Amino acid sequence: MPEVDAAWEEWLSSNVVRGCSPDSMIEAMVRSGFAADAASVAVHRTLGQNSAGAASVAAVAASAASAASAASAAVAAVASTASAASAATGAARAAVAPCTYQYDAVPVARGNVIRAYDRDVRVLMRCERPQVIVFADVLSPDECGEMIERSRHRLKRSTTVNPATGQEDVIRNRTSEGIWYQRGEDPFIERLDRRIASLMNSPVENGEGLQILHYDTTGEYRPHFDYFPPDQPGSAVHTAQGGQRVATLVVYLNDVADGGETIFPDAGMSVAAMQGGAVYFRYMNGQRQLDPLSLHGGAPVLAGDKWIMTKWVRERAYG
Ligand code: PD2
Ligand code: ZN
Repeated sequence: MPEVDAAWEEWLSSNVVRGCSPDSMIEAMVRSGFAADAASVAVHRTLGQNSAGAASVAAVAASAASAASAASAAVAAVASTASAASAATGAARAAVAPCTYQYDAVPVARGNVIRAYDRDVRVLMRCERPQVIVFADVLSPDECGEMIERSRHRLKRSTTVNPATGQEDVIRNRTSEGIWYQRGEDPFIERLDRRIASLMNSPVENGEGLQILHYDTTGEYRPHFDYFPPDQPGSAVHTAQGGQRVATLVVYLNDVADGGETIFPDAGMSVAAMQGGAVYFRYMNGQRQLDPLSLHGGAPVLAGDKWIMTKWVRERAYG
């Protein structure tokens, strides 16, 4: 069984502060090999530590509540009736709770087949809360193979943004190797950038460069949010250009023999990795609220390996 090391401690406390449910955190830990009782102890210990530091959490929640609309006002009213520590934790949770996030229209076109620049993409599944769409045929098998072969010899161990500093750290929450491509860096990449922008119905300029990730057997990416947490000092470095991330498309470049699904633990949903298919999810609405139900991860690869290509889309032009 794994240990609750520094990486797990950081994962636990950041997810508690963001308002993830205890059950979703326990479930994610059990998926990563913890016994259920050990996961439960770790989660509840972190929840206890967090209510001790509730004053700073309360400040974040209060500023979120005062900046937002009627829904947040109701949250603040509820919080004021509870005791100090639990009110603070409760307000922080409610500020990011699913019921306060307003689901406005997803920008992706309707229909079962979407013409995306130069290719017809099939829609397999749409979920409204969180906003998730599963596609088939985003890339052809040849395009998937070409992307893998171009990337295979250029991979470097993946990093994760340190929320305190904004720097990229190698930590055990993300056991994969990756490489970034510049937007439009050659005709092949440019075609994929345009196809994906058309599918996501967002300007090509708002997309970050494509990222390729490779996970070996046992590789995983523990549940996280793709947006930069607004309450963390390190996020400003990343949002200075292009603003917040609003949506993600993860394209699967190979069939994974076992495991490696993209999981949404708070929604009880998982998407299997199938070559050329993709999962789209949107987590920022037109009011700039962030959806806590978009918590997601890459489940451990149980057999074989896994290649994905990711496009993150910003609020405004990026780069
Ligand atoms: O590998 C995945 O399925 C995955 C899941 C969640 C990748 C990412 N997030 C990511 O790169 O952000
Ligand atoms: Zn992600």
